[in-house]
Amino acid sequence: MKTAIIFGVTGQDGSYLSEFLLKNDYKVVGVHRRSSIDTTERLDGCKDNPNFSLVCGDVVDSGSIYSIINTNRPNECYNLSAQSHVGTSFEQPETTFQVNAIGTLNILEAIRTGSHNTRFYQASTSEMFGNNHSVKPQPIDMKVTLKSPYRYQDESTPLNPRSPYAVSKVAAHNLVFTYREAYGIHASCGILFNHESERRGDNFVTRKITSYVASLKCGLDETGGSDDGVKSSVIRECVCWEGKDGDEYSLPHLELGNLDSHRDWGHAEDYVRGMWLMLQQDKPGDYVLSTGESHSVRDFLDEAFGCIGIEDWSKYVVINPKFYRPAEVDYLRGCSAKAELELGWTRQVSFEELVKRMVNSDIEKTEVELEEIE
Ligand code: NAP
Ligand code: G4F
Repeated sequence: MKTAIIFGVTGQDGSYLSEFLLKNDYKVVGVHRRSSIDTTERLDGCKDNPNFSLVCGDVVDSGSIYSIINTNRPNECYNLSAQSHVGTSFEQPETTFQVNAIGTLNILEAIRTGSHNTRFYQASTSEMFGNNHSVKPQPIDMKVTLKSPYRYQDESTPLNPRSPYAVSKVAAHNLVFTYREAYGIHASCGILFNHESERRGDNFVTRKITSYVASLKCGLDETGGSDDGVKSSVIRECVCWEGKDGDEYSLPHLELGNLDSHRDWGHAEDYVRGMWLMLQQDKPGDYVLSTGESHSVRDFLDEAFGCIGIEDWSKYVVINPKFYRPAEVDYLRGCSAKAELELGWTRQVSFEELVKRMVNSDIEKTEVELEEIE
């Protein structure tokens, strides 16, 4: 039985990867940092599995990392740990750099000095491209004629980081390349484009939107209020509507920042399969995982509100400048031709299916919460 260590096991991807590896007969050792409250909720599906265990460790504490790697002598090691929120990285650049760059260095050094032939996966990101892109002719099977050139990013697109988060990830990415070349370590980087899920952190834009849509849906169902604007009125802080009982009900506006940026959004479950495939190759390398589609935040709003039958979401959303970033990445669309060819990887979940799954899951969660309150 192979042993895998996952740094960042409590996160969105860590939980899906744990489940994937356990299903594939791995012994999984998850590393989580000490916290004053339980942060392992996403791991509920793994905790009872005898092949799953948790150990405490922090990637910025090199001693704890050396000890964990030398005690477990893993076949594979996945570094998913990060301060992963781009907006937060502008407010906490030092922590972000410590965790994302120095943390990666600590793991690489532990693997190098441990000499256990451990294969290493690094969570690199499409944020590293910043506003760079490559251009190719419009694909022949595309039904619409594009007004602008077909822009995309792949493994050969030059990196141009635009946030402390992206800079820290470029540093880690370059460290992995250096350790691969200098010491022959089987170390690969997955350059992953945005991937979301029912388990996405609630301060990322997709989950902010789907949890709001769920609250709206449950609130309207509860009161019988109208979503067609006839009975509803908008005041500064919240959207109000009159319920069947004649009482007034309200929900705060959904406050967002830049609605015009474009992202290539897939489902996290597809992406953890790609991480594992990278470590099964004879040779290490860098691979882009993406859907090849780009949607704006506005498109995401259309799709999510559409799930509950609302076409015009404008009265529910207000722009709060505090959610704008000092520098933005405007347009991401990945090209995963290399991963498709060499790993046989493709995404399974479409954009529409992703949004539907997130909205439905948030509606279920909200209904349970409402029942608990009653
Ligand atoms: P996430 O949900 O934010 O998870 C991050 C994980 O890192 C959490 O388990 C967190 O632990 C852990 N962590 C943070 N600081 C740590 C430290 N000092 N020591 C040990 N663990 C620490 O992120 P995700 O969406 O699963 O993403 C996984 C990785 O892929 C991240 O490196 C992210 O930057 C990268 N990535 C993500 C995407 C995406 O769209 N999701 C795309 C490209 C790359 P706590 O639970 O204690 O906070
Ligand atoms: O959901 P986001 O915060 O994701 P972002 O910045 O693209 O980063 C995610 O994907 C990266 C891969 O490209 C990962 F490396 C990273 O760890 C993370 O998982 O923001 C998406 C877009 C941005 O353009 C942002 O400005 O949505 C815009 N946005 C608009 N209003 C907002 C909001 N983002 C957030 N978080 N909150 C808002 O209210």
